Amino acid sequence: MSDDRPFRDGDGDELVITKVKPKTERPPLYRVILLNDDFTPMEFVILILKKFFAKSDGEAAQVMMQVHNDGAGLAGVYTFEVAETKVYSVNEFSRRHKHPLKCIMEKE
Ligand code: TYC
Repeated sequence: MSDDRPFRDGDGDELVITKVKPKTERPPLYRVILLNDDFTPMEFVILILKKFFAKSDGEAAQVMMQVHNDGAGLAGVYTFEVAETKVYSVNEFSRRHKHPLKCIMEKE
């Protein structure tokens, strides 16, 4: 037989036991995307993908060709601050090397 009498404290007051479910929400993610242009050398785009997005030679060449053929391509997916830093670093690096390559981010 089960005992369903309420729990009471020392003063006889009823205690309500509330179970709190711990909720660990995932942070929103952002796609970092490279845009095609007619002037940035293919080798420079491959260098960017290796340097800032930890791609292998093969992966970098694949992503670069996708950008070249489709107009845009996915470099990586990150939390907001990481994505923002990648975008800033890539655009700054490209500008410094006098290439028009553009990098943007968008929410997944
Ligand atoms: N379209 C460029 C060329 O033919 C290559 C290129 C690829 C440029 C990807 C930008 O994000 C880019 N040299």
